[in-house]
Amino acid sequence: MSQRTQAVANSEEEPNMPSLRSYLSRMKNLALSSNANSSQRKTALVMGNPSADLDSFISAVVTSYLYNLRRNARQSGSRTYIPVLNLPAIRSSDLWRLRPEYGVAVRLALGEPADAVSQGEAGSQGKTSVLDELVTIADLKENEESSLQRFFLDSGDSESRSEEGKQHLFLVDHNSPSIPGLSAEVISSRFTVTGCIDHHVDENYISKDAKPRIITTGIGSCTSLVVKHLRDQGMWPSPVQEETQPLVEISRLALAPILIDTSNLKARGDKCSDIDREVVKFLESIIKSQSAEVTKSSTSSPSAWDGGAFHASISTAKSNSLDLLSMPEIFDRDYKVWTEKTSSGSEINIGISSLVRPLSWLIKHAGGIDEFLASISDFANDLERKLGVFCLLTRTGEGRKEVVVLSFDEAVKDLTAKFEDRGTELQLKRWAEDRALMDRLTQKFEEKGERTGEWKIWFMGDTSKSRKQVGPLLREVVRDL
Ligand SMILES: [Mn+2]
Repeated sequence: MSQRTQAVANSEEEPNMPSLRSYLSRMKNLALSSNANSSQRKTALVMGNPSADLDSFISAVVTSYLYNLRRNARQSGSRTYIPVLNLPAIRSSDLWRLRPEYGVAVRLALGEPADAVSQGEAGSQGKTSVLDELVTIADLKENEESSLQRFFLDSGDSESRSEEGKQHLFLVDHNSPSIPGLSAEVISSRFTVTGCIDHHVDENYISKDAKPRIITTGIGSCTSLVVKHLRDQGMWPSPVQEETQPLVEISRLALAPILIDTSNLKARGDKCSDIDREVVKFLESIIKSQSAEVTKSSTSSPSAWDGGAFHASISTAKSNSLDLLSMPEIFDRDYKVWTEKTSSGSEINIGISSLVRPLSWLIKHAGGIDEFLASISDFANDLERKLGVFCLLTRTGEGRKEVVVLSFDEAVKDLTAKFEDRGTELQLKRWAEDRALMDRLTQKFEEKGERTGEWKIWFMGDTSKSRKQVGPLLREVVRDL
């Protein structure tokens, strides 16, 4: 028996409510073992969207943790839920650098004080060995022993399986399965989606029989819907004394994406709903009750719960998260792609990168305008991507958002003008903030015309809007071209 398989066998004896660290380690051992799926054991993979942001990561971990807890209570028969990060090219060992906010959220969840987490060498805040216990698609792809590997290999079997042969998927934070490198046909031949919790517009992929099938827009964070669902179903445990600690860890973890996505509950419109506010209140009540316990039983000074410091610590890690990355890593960090057919039948790949820094910062980081444009062109024209449309959504320090749309394909000529016409809800305003930069960009774009194609830059007048609105709009415009 291999080490992983042995570890899986031993883990059967572990307590029902494991600590976050031992839970993730147990899940990793299972995912990488040869008996992740067997006649005795059936699994469902809980997976977020390919941007793999904090919301997708933590929705998957929290959902799986509590579904497995119920499974333990029932003992046998039901599936084991394994959280898998939708990252086909990033191994878990690289997450500390590529997703530093994961590391910060995990350290805070484990109880490290926010000020201690924020200190230390720039770029090292996300370092924690717990991230190595996460499972990415890349980890599965390169692990031959894992019985899950075959579902993610880009070559190999694409023939249709029987329903029983398909791997169960529970989608969080998206509602139409999307795994970079695998076509829609391959995905539907290998996976069956049996559950979904999401806060994006319903793409009508998920069967009406899925359990649960929760697709509700207007909610800041998918994690809020996850926590609400678990409570509604009676799956959120009421803490028993000795098991408080793991529940507090999960509660603190769940709080991270909700506070980030709702800007610490200060966001407006669709970005912060009553459900987000109620869930935060609920999670904080669990965290505070434990702080009170600690205060009663210890003589040292109490560590009062400070939601503001908690939010600031993760938010800073996220804002600084591009510092250590190369340009392709920056574009890839929070990236989504769709394929749409124009009315004349051309298939167009549409990529959108969400970036936490403004254009001026990106140009400087790239080393100048020439290098910046070359990096855009290299990324979009890469053979793996072949983008017909590439969109950058940035954020400036003053809370403004820039929208850059580039088209690289004759078939989508006039895209930028039509996007502008249709984009009334975004309140697009021509980007003319830095006249000199605009002129230099224009000149450079023209010089490189044949490689960069059409492009336009705007400010988004309604800053409550995001990729959730820009993505569907771009897709719609391409379909109608
Ligand atoms: Mn989300």
